[in-house]
Amino acid sequence: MAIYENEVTHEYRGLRRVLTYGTFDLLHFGHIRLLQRAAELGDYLVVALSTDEFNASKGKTSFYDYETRKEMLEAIRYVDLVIPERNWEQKIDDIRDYHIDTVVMGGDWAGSDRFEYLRDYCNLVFLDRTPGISTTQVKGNLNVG
Ligand code: C2G
Repeated sequence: MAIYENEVTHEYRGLRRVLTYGTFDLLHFGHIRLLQRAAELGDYLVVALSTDEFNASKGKTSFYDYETRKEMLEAIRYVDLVIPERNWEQKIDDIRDYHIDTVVMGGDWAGSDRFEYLRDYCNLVFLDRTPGISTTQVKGNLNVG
């Protein structure tokens, strides 16, 4: 068991730290495969999870609330820490506060102004999305709101 240098940021000495962002609603294998591959890019994976308020600001409503989505992510072996994603502007602070080496996202974000500027602060990696699955599709299949 690694020794935390800093209980707040769970700072590990000299380990590669990875950060990803998302809503992760109705958790599915596309999310799991993203997190699995993200975890392979380092030694410690931080997930910044969209809050219900941030989603509302994007005109989105998740099926599960933040606390439920957080609980599910924390149960995944690849995830070391879940923090709130409250706005679009926090990413540079997140990279600094959690000593992030690499931000990773699914390919649907490649080239996005929301992420490309991070190249000045850390590595930025886009991974192929898993085809054939999405939260919207799951909702449709289940006919849930
Ligand atoms: N994902 C994937 N394959 C899928 C579905 C999703 O690889 N079939 C990836 C997405 O590309 C994203 C992550 O899983 O990197 C989480 O997906 P969402 O919850 O849909 O994330 P999103 O709504 O894009 O939120 O600040 C950015 C946002 O928080 C990103």
